[in-house]
Amino acid sequence: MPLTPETLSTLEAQSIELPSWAFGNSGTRFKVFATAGTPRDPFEKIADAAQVNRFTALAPTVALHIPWDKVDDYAALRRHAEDLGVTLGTINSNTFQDDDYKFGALTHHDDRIRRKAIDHHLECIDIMDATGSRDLKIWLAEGSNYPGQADLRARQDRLQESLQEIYARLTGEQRLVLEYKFFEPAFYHTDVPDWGTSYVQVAALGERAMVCLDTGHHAPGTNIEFIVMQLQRLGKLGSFDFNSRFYADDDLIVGAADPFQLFRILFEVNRGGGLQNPDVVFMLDQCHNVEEKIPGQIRSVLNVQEMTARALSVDGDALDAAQRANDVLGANAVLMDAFYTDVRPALAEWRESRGLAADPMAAYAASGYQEKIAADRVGGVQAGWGA
Ligand code: AOS
Ligand code: ZN
Ligand code: ZN
Repeated sequence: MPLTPETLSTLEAQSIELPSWAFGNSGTRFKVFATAGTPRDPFEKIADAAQVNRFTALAPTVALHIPWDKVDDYAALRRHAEDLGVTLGTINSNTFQDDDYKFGALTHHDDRIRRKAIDHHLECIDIMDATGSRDLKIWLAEGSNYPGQADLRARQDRLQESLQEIYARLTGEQRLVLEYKFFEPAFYHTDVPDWGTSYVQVAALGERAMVCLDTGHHAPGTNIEFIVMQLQRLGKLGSFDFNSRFYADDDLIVGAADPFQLFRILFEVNRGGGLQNPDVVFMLDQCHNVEEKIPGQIRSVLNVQEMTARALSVDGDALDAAQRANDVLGANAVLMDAFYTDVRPALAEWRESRGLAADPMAAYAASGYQEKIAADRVGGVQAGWGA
């Protein structure tokens, strides 16, 4: 089925942000398997990310993680990225790998520790000034393991106070996005466990504070597209962390576990105007533990593109008519028709018409880049999770 000119122009503007940590070695607590050619520093991570954009024209920005991507000269990192045709995107903070944060960071009852966690975020904003990044993304590993261990309410209050101070340091277009996660590493309570809590916290900050929705951070069976709709309705959907899950926070390739869910999410994003809205950032948050990393990222952005094309193929008028007529099965069939439409041949043709390879996976494999980095780089770094 040919793609309409409207669909193609929306797809042409599509932009997916890559996480620098997807290019580093990562693993589970059992083992980190090293891959030949793994980047040895943030400059090499960005070079690898630029390859994904080179073969797909879908990934012009790269998110950084502090301290994993700490460098002496951020202006140089920025120039390096721009020379390779990409820009630096979201800055991710880290309050989960320091002994001081064992019992909390932005929620901690000890003023010294809370100060340290706030200062880390202020430093992240200094970095954003140098990299030209718009967004500071905060994911907090904070919570408790046993009932009675922590004062749930006081922690919410301290979290708000900490966020106020961080938010006050933002300037110009800069934004704060607060991610939620229902459990892990804390197992009894988490301080920002759901979209409602994130919304309450950011709504109290102001217009430039938004919610980040990580697709892997929900209980099984959660209707994620409903959350997408609600956050867009409230004007608070700031960004996505896309990935796939089978069990919990698996961080697998987006669209791999449940392409239908990805389709439903993108359909709802489009209905809410989010595909054309620069205020909604589509980021990947993935780790490639056993598969090749650059092809893993190429596969990921193509999955998003394919499901976007299908979501854009839904016949809106027919759907509306069926919904108004209470035609339950008719309405469902309109959606399913689009979902079952194989858009891959049309996308391949369109890529060629824009001077891209019809099959970016094959083109990357044939490019020799993987062999070259495997030969040139020795001693790649871990992404940071196991460090
Ligand atoms: C953790 O579970 C989260 O998904 C985060 O988004 C985290 O910040 C990211 O994986 C890198 O720090
Ligand atoms: Zn995430
Ligand atoms: Zn996660």
